[in-house]
Amino acid sequence: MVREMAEKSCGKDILEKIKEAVVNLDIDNIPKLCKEAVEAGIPAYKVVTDGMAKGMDIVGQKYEANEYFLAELIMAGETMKEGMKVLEPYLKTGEMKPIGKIVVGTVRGDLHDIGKNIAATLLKSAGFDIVDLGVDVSPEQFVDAVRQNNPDILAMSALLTTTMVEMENTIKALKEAGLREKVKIILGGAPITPEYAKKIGADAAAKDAVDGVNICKSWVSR
Ligand code: B12
Repeated sequence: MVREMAEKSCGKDILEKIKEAVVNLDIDNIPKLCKEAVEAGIPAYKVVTDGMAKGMDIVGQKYEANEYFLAELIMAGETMKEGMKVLEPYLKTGEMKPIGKIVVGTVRGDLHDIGKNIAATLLKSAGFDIVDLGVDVSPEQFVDAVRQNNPDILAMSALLTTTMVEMENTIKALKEAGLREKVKIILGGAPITPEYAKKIGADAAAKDAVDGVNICKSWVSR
């Protein structure tokens, strides 16, 4: 009991340290802290969602308050990527048979990939086979990838209000290619709402990566 409580409080401390490391752009220490967290028994996905992603939220707030600028945003992204390198092996599914296949990418004109990468990593650890097309993916590239990979789900990310329209363009291109009915479509990213998803003919909008995993799992378990 005492040990359990000690572990819990240690877990909380280390997640707090990881959050602060992202906020302080501490790229040198983040790998060590992430390793410490998983070795203390904290599930790797929690290190992502309750540690690094929380830090990234604060970085975003600082950017909006003009305390941080583009250079800091890039640095925060790099810090998070270094942490992910340590965590990814713990998120792998091993030899399990995949529960479904997902093509994922950030839409054309958009270079934001931190949230997309978190979603892809969590989906992979939930047992999905992931084909990640990266960032700045055109409707034609999405269509080609759906044709070639025959996925169960297409997952798109957009962080800019100016690039959201590419999700609609991609869905139109899929319809034109006769592929729309072959895949479920999920959207993610801060500006995306369920209303928008419905309006453009997608099947769902995820409010965060964990919500996205739950939605995708519900689709393949039917
Ligand atoms: C980091 C960052 C950058 C980095 C991106 C680095 C990278 N590798 O991704 C850099 C510096 C490159 C950048 C550039 C720009 N950015 Co920027 N950026 C941000 C910032 C601070 C954080 C975004 C982020 O990573 N958040 C953390 C992640 C974890 O959250 P998330 O992306 O929302 O993802 C979560 C969910 O949405 C979901 N999710 C996301 N995608 C998906 C996909 C699926 C399938 C699922 C299921 C779930 C899911 O899961 C995640 C975890 O739960 C935001 C501000 C903010 N508060 O969000 C601005 C922000 C998005 N950027 C903004 C702007 C304006 C720009 C620039 C135009 C700036 C400029 N003047 O050049 C450029 C555009 C470049 C381009 N063409 O894309 C604006 C967008 C405004 C708007 N409404 O359109 C924001 C909101 C800042 C602001 N308030 O002005 N940016």
